[in-house]
Formats: sequence, structure tokens, C-alpha cells
Amino acid sequence: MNEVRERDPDLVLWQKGRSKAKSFYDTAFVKAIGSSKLGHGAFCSDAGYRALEYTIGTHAVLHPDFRFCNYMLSWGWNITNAGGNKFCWLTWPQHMVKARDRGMKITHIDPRLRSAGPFADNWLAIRPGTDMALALALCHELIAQDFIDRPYLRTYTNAPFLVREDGTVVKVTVGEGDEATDVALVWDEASGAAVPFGEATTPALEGSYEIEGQAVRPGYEVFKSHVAESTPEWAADITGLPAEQIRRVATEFGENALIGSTLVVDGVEVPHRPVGIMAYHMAQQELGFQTARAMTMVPMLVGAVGAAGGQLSDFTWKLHKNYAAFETIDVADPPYDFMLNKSKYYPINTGNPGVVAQVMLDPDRYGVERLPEVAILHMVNPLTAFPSQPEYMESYKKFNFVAVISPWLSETADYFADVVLPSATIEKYEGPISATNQYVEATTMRIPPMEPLFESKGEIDIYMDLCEAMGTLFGEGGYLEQVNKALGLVDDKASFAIPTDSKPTVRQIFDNWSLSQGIDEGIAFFEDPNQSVFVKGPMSPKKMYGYAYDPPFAGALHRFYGESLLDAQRQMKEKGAEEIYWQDYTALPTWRPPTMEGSPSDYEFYLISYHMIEHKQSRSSFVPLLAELAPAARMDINPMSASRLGIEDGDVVTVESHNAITGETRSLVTTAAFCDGLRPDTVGVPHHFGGWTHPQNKGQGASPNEIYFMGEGYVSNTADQAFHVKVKISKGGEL
Ligand SMILES: Nc1nc2c(c(=O)[nH]1)N[C@H]1C(S)=C(S)[C@@H](COP(=O)(O)OP(=O)(O)OC[C@H]3O[C@@H](n4cnc5c(=O)[nH]c(N)nc54)[C@H](O)[C@@H]3O)O[C@H]1N2
Ligand SMILES: Nc1nc2c(c(=O)[nH]1)N[C@H]1C(S)=C(S)[C@@H](COP(=O)(O)OP(=O)(O)OC[C@H]3O[C@@H](n4cnc5c(=O)[nH]c(N)nc54)[C@H](O)[C@@H]3O)O[C@H]1N2
Ligand SMILES: [Mo]
Repeated sequence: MNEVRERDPDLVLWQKGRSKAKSFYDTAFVKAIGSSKLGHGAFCSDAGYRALEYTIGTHAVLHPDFRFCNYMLSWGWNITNAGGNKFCWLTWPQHMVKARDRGMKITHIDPRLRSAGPFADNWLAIRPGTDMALALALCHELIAQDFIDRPYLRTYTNAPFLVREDGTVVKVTVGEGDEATDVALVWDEASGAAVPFGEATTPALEGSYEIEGQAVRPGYEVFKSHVAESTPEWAADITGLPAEQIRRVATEFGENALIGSTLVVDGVEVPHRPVGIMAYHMAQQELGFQTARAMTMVPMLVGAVGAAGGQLSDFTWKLHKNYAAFETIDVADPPYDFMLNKSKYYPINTGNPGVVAQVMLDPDRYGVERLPEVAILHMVNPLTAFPSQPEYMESYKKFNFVAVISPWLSETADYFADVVLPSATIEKYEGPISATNQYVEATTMRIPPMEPLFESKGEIDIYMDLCEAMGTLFGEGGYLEQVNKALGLVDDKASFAIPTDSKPTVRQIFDNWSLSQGIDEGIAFFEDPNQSVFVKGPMSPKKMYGYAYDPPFAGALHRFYGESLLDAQRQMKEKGAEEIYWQDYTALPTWRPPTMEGSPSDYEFYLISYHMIEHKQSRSSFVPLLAELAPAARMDINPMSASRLGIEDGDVVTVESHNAITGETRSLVTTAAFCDGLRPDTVGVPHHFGGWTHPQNKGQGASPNEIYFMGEGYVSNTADQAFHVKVKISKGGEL
């Protein structure tokens, strides 16, 4: 590693999946060795995060305020089996169940019913990959039925900004010299003139105006025209849902929003809009980024974002740094780095290991000159966990050296590790980590119940040992100093800093950190099983609700209209990017059929995948007890479709996928499992299986990741991955 670091530290790649002590791993270790960093978010919900950072500035996807919400859209939320991003906190389903006891209605939008099971009051069995069309139709109906919160749109969003016919926003320079800033113009209804935003008493949302001979319209008016044709009947054809059902959901959402009402929560009066969306993996489709934007516009129209009972995203309104960064998106010329940051391919870049794999296989194609040489893998298993397995198999061969930190031999380690550094699992100190349940602020950390087994160690010990051997543990810029910084043991808390000239125990570091938090017992507090979670107290409504935050929404103006996306498109075109890359960089979410629709018609089914309650990712299928409960992969199919193909429940079937761009086909063999609550044009193969290193894996069957594709048409917009492909099903095959 040092040999490569000396030449170019960027060519050392630290790749993680899960990280349960970000300060120690993602921050301190990466900074101490200066490596590049790559996560697994492109396969989780990064497109959703980017959409929300872009649109409202917070770092999360969509979740409702369960305490007061009365009507919830469970949009691709696998309530009973996975639970979205917060399931690990267990409290999420409890909130949901309590809300239902209170009378909250759940409309479930998912090709499968099983995901919501008994918790769905209403099921919209949507065609995979068409959620944007549904969101646009809901917006159309909310507008048509006038369920619009004008004060919110005027005050807290850029919907009043005047937009020219070419899509650019009209701006004027305000102030002089260093103080000069460009401010958008809005139409002031009171004075009947265009004025800088902030100076209008009543900025117009609707109408057409003229400024210096140019026709201009407020962003909201542009959106109204944009969705004018997006009627429920239009969306019915695309989504496979009855138009009446779409219209009824819009009406229910609008009526339940109680636009104009307020609620006093813990003494603070806030707008009350008891409607919201819970969604996480909606991002896992080709149009993911813009779909999540379109979905966010639904609660925006009724003013539910940041309202009591309404739409939340994250537990704070503190702005993510991307909110400001996305105001201007700069597209650079090649050469690009191996993640294609700032490239004409993915100007908003999520950091996708599949993109890195493709670049490693053909750097010239993407204008990349330098490839990573060394990889350190932290709690990640690309070979079985990430879609499009063949490319990982090929690209990892190109690393000169691979170190895998894992408690057991993962499939990736089996194929590629030069060195496996055996990590402890729970027998280690790890954290600190937030334990909030959204209504109570709390922090916790992992406490080892025993000494690590055999040669294994906790990762913090592993990183200290590694840094010591590399000569980057002590002194300025060393790992220990980076740990102090990352844990905030600096400035007024510098007295809690750990010395940077001698190797501490991990327990000692956490003791200092605990003391710095005002926990008098230090680490002993967390070690005491009767305490272990440090509860700071109830979450203040001023923190929870964007309207009550100081300043409201942390001063962000929500990006209803996405001018910088359009500007990115212009730059991408200028630099010669192909249409498939720039087509979804539009100011407003714009529907087009997913690329997979270009596959021949005999690939008649959509393949989806999902998480099972019994298993965790690709890391539990070999656990005997869990394997007894959920022993093997399967292909869910609607019995009506199966009978047409002469397939019985339990029959061996071959599932063949087709790449609509390259024509490549891939296949897996599994068994059919009848499932009534599934669209007849859709089949589902669960995640979790497809391992081979452990004897228990034998006979468990394949992972859908063997037949999904990466690349154009399947990785899109922000470099995020679709979990959809068209497949052909035939009876028989070799299990
Ligand atoms: N038991 C268990 N719990 C887990 C995990 C686990 O592995 N096991 N993993 C954790 C992690 S890392 C995550 S990210 C979360 C994921 O939590 P969720 O996002 O709730 O879980 P998924 O199983 O990915 O659910 C995706 C749902 O989307 C549906 N779907 C597929 N395609 C479409 C589509 O085009 N449109 C719509 N509307 N729906 C579609 C699927 O049928 C499925 O029900 O779960 C967490 N919780
Ligand atoms: N088809 C399909 N694929 C999916 C999904 C899907 O729904 N369908 N879901 C996606 C989602 S949401 C996610 S988040 C990703 C997750 O994908 P990954 O981040 O790759 O996660 P895992 O599959 O859990 O693999 C983690 C590996 O880390 C190692 N490990 C386990 N415990 C520890 C530990 O304590 N320390 C260390 N250092 N290593 C450990 C093991 O080798 C294990 O195999 O998968 C994605 N893949
Ligand atoms: Mo995930």
C-alpha cells in the first residue's frame, strides 16, 4: 500500500459497504492514508438521497411524521420484510402500527402485495419502473382539484421564479463588488412588476408575463403545463393502474392534507398536514433520481414538507453540503477520475462500484487515465451483493493487491483477497451511532460481550495496526489526530483528545469521547447493560419540523424547479455526451419509458428483487437457523401467468434476462413459487442467496445479481443502479 501511496494515494481504494463507526473508518482512516473512497449506496438508495438533497436540502429519503400522519403512501416500502432504511432501529414498524391503531390509512404502491401484507388499506399494483408517471399524475390531480398550499410554494420554494421559454431563470445582480449576488426575479402581484425574490409581497405562482420583450412564467406555471397532459388516464396506460384508483388516491391525499390547518406540538404552533410518503428503494429504478424528485413534489404541492404529521426526510433540517453544491453543477473535460466525478456521464455522482468496474475494464472509453491499483474492502461483498456479477469478476482481477476485512471468507475474498484481515463481529467497541427513533434524541455504541475469537480484531484495532505499520498512526495528520478531529475532541473539547504519540486502547478512546459528551461515568455508562443508550431527551419540534426550524427549513429554498439540472444537460451536450446520459437532466421530472422496454417482446416479464425478513443482505444465508427458516432462492410468479406457461408451483424454471442496449442475455435457474399478490407481468427473486464459500450455501440457488445488468440503460443519471430488467421464463433447467 505504501508503495502505491507514495506514487499516488488516490490509486488506493477504500471500499465499504456498511460502516458502523464512520468517524474511525470513513473519515479518520481514509484521511490518514489519503485514499479514494467508495460506498455501496448506488445499490441502496443514493439516487433518493441525491434527489432530496437537491430538492429540499436534507440527507435522507422520504418518511412521514408517524405521530400525527393520517394518510400515508407506502411507496415501494417493504414494511413486513425489510422496513426501509430505518428498520434496523426496530422502532419504525412500531410507529407504523401505533399510527394504524390511531386510524392512519396506508395506500401501498408496489408490484407486490406481500411487502405490506395486512397493513395495506389500498393496494396500487404498479408496473415496475413507472412510479414517476404515477407521481406526475398525482400532481396533475392535486392541481386540478386545487389541493395547493400557495403560501408554502411562494415562501419556501423557488416555484415563483420566472422562467424563460428556454428553461433558464431570469436573474438580476443585487449589491455591488464582493457583495454582488444574482437573485431570481419573481412577479409581484401587488405591484404588477418583476422584482427580485424576497422583495415581493405576493409573488405570483401562475400566469404569463413579459420582461424586456421576453415571455416568462413562474416555475409553478411551467410545471402546471408540464403535467397538463399527465392525467390519471395517461398514467393508467403506463402504470397499469385504473385511472379511477389514481384519481381517488389524489383526492384522499389532498383531503387528508388539511391545507391551512395548524397544530400545537409541545407548545410550538406548526402547519398541520397529516399526509406523507414512506419510500426508500424507489431510487432503485432507471429513473430513480427524477422519480424521487417527482414523488417529493406530491407533498410539496400540499405544503406537507416539514409540517406536523407530514413529510419528513432526516431528523434534522440541517442542510447537507450537496444542497449548496448542486446550485451550480460543473461538468469537466476528461481526463476523469476512475469514479467519473464531474464527468459528462454522471455530473451528479453517487460513486458507483459498478461504474468503477466498467471503467477498469475499458478506461479509454470513459476518458480515464489512472486506475486504482490497491483495494481495501471493509464489510462489503461486491461479488454477490452487487448487480451484474460478471463485470466484478473481471474487473477485480485488475487490482494488484486486495485486502478484505471480514469475519469470514466472503465470496469476494474467496476470489480476490491477497490478504484477509479477520474482523470481529459484535465482540468489539464500535460507534458512536445515533439511536434516535425520530422523537427522542439518543446515542449509543457497540460494547463487546467477550474477547474477539482467534486472530480476529475489531476494525479500529485493525486500522491502528495498519496505520502503525504504514507509519501514519502518530503525530500530525496521523490516524490518532484524525480520530480526535472526527470525534470532535478539538477546540473546547481538546482536553478530551487522545495523545497522538502513543497507541491507545479502543476502550480508552471511547472513554474520552463519552466524557466529552458530558457522560460522567465515561465508557462505563455504555458498558452498563441497564444504561447503554444515552438519551438526550425528546426531539424538539423546532428541530423536527422544517417550518419551526430557525430559520425555517434552515434557510433553504426548496428546488421545485431544477434549473441547474438543465444547465448540466447543456454542458453535457456541449462536451459530446450521448443522449442516454443527458436525457434525464431536466429541470422538471420528465417521463420516458425505461430503457428495458426496448427488449424483444418475448422477454415479457419484469424481474424485481426484494429483501426477506429472515435474511440480511448477502451475509446471513449460511447461518443454519436462518437457512432453516428461509432455505433457498425462488422465483415468485402469479399463478395465472404460470399456468399459461405450463408451470406448476415448485417447478424448476430458467429465468433469462436481456440487455436492451447490448443484446446480451444472462440466465439463472431456480424454482417457481406461486404468489397471488403479484402483478401477472412481474416475477420476483429475493436478494440474499447466491453464496458459495460456506458449505451451508450448497443448493440455496442463485442471486438475481447474476442476471441484472450494469451500464447504460441500467445505471443512470446520478450513477445509480436499477434493479429491473426484462426476462423470459421457461420451464426446466439444471439446478
Ligand atoms: N430483514 C431484513 N431487513 C432489512 C435488510 C435486509 O437485508 N433484511 N436490509 C436493510 C437495508 S440495507 C435496506 S436499504 C432496507 C430496504 O428496505 P425497503 O426499501 O423497504 O426494502 P426492499 O426489500 O428493497 O423493498 C423494495 C420494495 O419495492 C418493490 N418494488 C420493486 N420494484 C418496484 C417499482 O418499480 N415500483 C414500486 N413502487 N415498488 C417496487 C418490491 O416489491 C419491494 O417490496 O432494508 C433494511 N432492512
Ligand atoms: N438483487 C439485489 N441486490 C441487492 C439488494 C437487493 O435488494 N436486491 N440490496 C442492496 C442493498 S440495499 C445493499 S445496502 C447492498 C449491501 O451490500 P454489501 O454492502 O456488500 O453488504 P453485505 O451483502 O451484507 O456484505 C457485507 C460483507 O461484509 C462482511 N462482514 C460481515 N460482518 C462484518 C463485520 O462486522 N465487519 C467487517 N469488516 N465485515 C463484515 C462479510 O464478508 C459480508 O459478506 O446490497 C444491495 N444488493
Ligand atoms: Mo441498503
